[in-house]
Amino acid sequence: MESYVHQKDGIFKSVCSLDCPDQCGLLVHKKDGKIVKIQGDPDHPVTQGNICNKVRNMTERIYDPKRLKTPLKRTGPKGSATFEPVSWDEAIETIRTRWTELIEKEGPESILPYSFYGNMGNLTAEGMDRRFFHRLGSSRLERAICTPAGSVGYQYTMGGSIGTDPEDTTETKLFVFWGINAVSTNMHQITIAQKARKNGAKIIVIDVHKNQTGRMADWFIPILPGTDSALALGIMHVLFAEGMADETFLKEYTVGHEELRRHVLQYDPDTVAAITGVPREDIVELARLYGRTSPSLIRIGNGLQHHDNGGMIVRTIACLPAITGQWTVKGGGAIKGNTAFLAYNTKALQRPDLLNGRTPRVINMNQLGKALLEIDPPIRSLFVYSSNPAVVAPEANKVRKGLEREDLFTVVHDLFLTETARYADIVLPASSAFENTDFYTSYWHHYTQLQRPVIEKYGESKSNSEVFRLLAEAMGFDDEPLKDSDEEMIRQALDYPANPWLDGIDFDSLSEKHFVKAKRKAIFPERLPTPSGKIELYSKKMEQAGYPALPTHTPLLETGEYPFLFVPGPNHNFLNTTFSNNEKHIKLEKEPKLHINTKDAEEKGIENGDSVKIRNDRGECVLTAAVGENVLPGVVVSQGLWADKDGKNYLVNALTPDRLADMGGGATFFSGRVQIEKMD
Ligand SMILES: Nc1nc2c(c(=O)[nH]1)N[C@H]1C(S)=C(S)[C@@H](COP(=O)(O)OP(=O)(O)OC[C@H]3O[C@@H](n4cnc5c(=O)[nH]c(N)nc54)[C@H](O)[C@@H]3O)O[C@H]1N2
Ligand SMILES: Nc1nc2c(c(=O)[nH]1)N[C@H]1C(S)=C(S)[C@@H](COP(=O)(O)OP(=O)(O)OC[C@H]3O[C@@H](n4cnc5c(=O)[nH]c(N)nc54)[C@H](O)[C@@H]3O)O[C@H]1N2
Ligand code: SF4
Ligand SMILES: [Mo]
Repeated sequence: MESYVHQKDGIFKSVCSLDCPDQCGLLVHKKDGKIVKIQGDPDHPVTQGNICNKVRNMTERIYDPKRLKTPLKRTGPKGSATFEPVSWDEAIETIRTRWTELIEKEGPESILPYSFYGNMGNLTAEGMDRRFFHRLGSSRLERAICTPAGSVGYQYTMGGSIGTDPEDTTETKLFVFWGINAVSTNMHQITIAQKARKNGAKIIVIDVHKNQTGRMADWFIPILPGTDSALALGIMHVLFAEGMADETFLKEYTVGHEELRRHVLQYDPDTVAAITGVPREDIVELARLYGRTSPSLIRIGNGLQHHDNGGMIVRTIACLPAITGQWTVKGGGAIKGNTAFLAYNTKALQRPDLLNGRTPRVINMNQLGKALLEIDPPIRSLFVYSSNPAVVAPEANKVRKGLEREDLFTVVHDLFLTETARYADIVLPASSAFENTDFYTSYWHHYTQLQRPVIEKYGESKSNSEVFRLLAEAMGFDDEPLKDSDEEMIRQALDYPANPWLDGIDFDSLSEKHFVKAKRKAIFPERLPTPSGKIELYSKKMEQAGYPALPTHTPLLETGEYPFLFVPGPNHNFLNTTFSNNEKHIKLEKEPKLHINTKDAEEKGIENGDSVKIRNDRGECVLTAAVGENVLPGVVVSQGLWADKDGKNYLVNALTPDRLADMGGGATFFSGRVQIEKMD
């Protein structure tokens, strides 16, 4: 396959590999064989030449002298980051020996792979790795740290990850950004909304924190954490009561609208105001604005689903566009995710047949600490790639205690010596996305994109595909799928007649055009992939699974002695922990802050700029107070997953619960309670 590696100078098309809905098309500028500049591809219909600051400053990360060049072997105590360089042969042979022993003594389920989307490339994130671990028969990981609660909730209503085409939202007249900090996390949806605003569109933001996104809204609506389903039900109450429902659409394309109409009578504006903290007049005004503006779009964010009741919240909000019939209006509807349009042949890519009939145990990644410390039979070896669980996973103190286990054989494959890698026995250097072949499918826009290697591999680094091919060979697995090339895997994955939207997207069309759009048709009058084929306002499937069949407000679970709800979200200049070690990005972000309401701060004697200890039974961390009206009383908010730094304790996940959300085994990062106090 054509690669740009040997062209020393020029401008080359590429893709942003980060876990971001925008999945930008990039232009990579090379001089003397090195990347000198990264810009947005002006030809990419969604990127339109604009990218975020994070990736404009990516070059430094690619050539960061801290990048891993060779495999490393531990020489000191776990966590002390004392290593010596070793050859790939020695590293792979060490893994082979340990694993062969373990498999003989305790079986392959004593080995646990742990990974996420540090690189969204489908081969990197769920390709040869899955084939290898299926063949090995290791424990399986439920990759539930990000979206599953909301995805399952949305599916109950809509049947799949099916939303509005973002490119159609240029025509939208009302944008509701609901639990999403889109200025930081979905900037091209903001660009479109800002353009639409020039044609009279309004922007509403519903959030627990008046952050970058709240500040640019026409109307910012603060809400108490975990109460959004009540607000959505209150809006439905007013829509039905004031005759703003689209009866024709409801009859044609939904089930359960009569039941829902009766059910929401109980969610009158006064009741909802008491639950949500949103004043009754605002609830009524919001419902009227929503009911009378068309096209209207709800951008459903990930902040909503990181709660005990996150699935139900998203399930409930997803009912709103059906009530106003917005799904048949161009630019109307909702976007939670859009993966269904670009669904490819995961079976062909991941080859679950290599399990050979075995069904190894499944471990939820949100409970890594528990898994390392408590489960029986124990995990004896952990293989971490494309993720940094020592910082990103909940109950971080438990996770780190698990990683400290002397008998745990840990391998980490990453570009950097992350907080997790510091605990490893063997560290393997990973190549960056610009050094690999891969294909990308956005979870927001409708383009599939091809990545070809732009530069030489850094040092001795290897891609995920290469590492798992090597391991397969070392383990003596001679199954053909473990030898497929990257190009072969892409061809297999895109051969998927079951998804008609993917028609015309294959390796050859991507090679020629770099990005190709899904062949999307109108959602209706087609059948939805729900059991009834319609939007399920009433869901028998939910009833069978033990949930209320109608959208319902369910409260958060943690109560008791800790007075504040703690919402530790991501920040603007990092991407999860990626960039949290880059000087430029840290400088822009300054320091980790804790947003506190003025009233609470006064009661606690805390002033702006004070160091504040945040604690609960799970752990503690110390952040800098930002006092004001950006959060409601009783709520404290931080931004960013900060790196371990010179004795500073910024580890917000020391406080977050490892309870699972109501649906999909999702995380509950934002449903924990804490106490705060001024440090001396
Ligand atoms: N710059 C940047 N971009 C990113 C990331 C990053 O770290 N940095 N991470 C990427 C990833 S992996 C993801 S999943 C997405 C996440 O990006 P988003 O979808 O924006 O999700 P979050 O930032 O987790 O939360 C969004 C908002 O929800 C609010 N929130 C929390 N609880 C509630 C609630 O109960 N009700 C309401 N209404 N609001 C609530 C938070 O205050 C926050 O402003 O962004 C991706 N893009
Ligand atoms: N408190 C709190 N915790 C959270 C969240 C939150 O909002 N609040 N958000 C959660 C969410 S939504 C998510 S998605 C997770 C994200 O958690 P992670 O997926 O762990 O994300 P990152 O911290 O960016 O770590 C990705 C790692 O992959 C490495 N990497 C990049 N490319 C490659 C590659 O090609 N190969 C290999 N082997 N490694 C590579 C990077 O260098 C980086 O160290 O965090 C979760 N944790
Ligand atoms: S992080 Fe998101 S906005 Fe930034 S370049 Fe990548 S895809 Fe685009
Ligand atoms: Mo995420």
